[in-house]
Amino acid sequence: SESASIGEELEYEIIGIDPGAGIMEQTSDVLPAYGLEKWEVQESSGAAMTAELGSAIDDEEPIIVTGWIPHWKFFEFDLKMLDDPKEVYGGEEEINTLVRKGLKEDMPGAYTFFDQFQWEPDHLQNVMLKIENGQSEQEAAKEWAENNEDLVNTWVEGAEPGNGATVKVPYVAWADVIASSNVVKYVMENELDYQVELLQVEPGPMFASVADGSADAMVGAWLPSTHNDYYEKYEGDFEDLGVNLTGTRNGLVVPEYMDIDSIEDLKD
Ligand code: PBE
Repeated sequence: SESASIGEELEYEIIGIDPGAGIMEQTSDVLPAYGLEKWEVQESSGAAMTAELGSAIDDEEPIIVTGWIPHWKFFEFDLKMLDDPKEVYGGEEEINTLVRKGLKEDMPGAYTFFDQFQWEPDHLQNVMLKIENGQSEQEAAKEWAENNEDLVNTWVEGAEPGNGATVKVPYVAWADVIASSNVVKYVMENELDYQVELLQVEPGPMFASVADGSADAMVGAWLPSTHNDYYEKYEGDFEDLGVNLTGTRNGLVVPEYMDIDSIEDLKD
């Protein structure tokens, strides 16, 4: 046909996020795996990516972004994640909680909390949506925690109060990690008398600070694929408390109105 290919229409550009994100590394493997050498991933940020997505949708323009589940954007917009038949994005993944060595001895109550912290993608998505819809991060966390008291009780059960001790939690400004870290802060401060200092950092320092003990715990380790490089680099220098959520997924995301379904469809 004479119509422009999807690549030509988009000038072979995919809107990415921050360069240290695991999904950026994965996408740089996806392009050659599917013969998409003409395509490039534009570095951006989680917030700028969703802003571009929103304005493309307002104008019913085509757009391709790096995207992940759970995320509020799937509530706000009609979107689809393109099939990844080669599973270069690793399929379904989980999120783990990592703590510094020695946390168990120094702050047993915090350790018990992090060990028991576990929820579902719908919960996380709900908090993300509240924040996106204008609530402050702590208001969103509070409202969610109040509506999910039984679940929250399973996290704090048997955990010794902190008597005001400070717990340092590094996080990256991705919507999901912002939401989960703020829920942790709200619950630990309100149920366990800890003070939680949230430290916004780049992905490398999020892992490095828990590994070198300058931070206490992180709740956004996407495994086994997304953060594999960071995980392996620091393995042995942190304690992995296991899964806090299962059922995440990374990929290329497009508006529903686009006439493509698979990453394979991006080839001219
Ligand atoms: N994400 C959200 C992150 C992990 C959490 C998928 C953007 C990443 O790609 O590293």
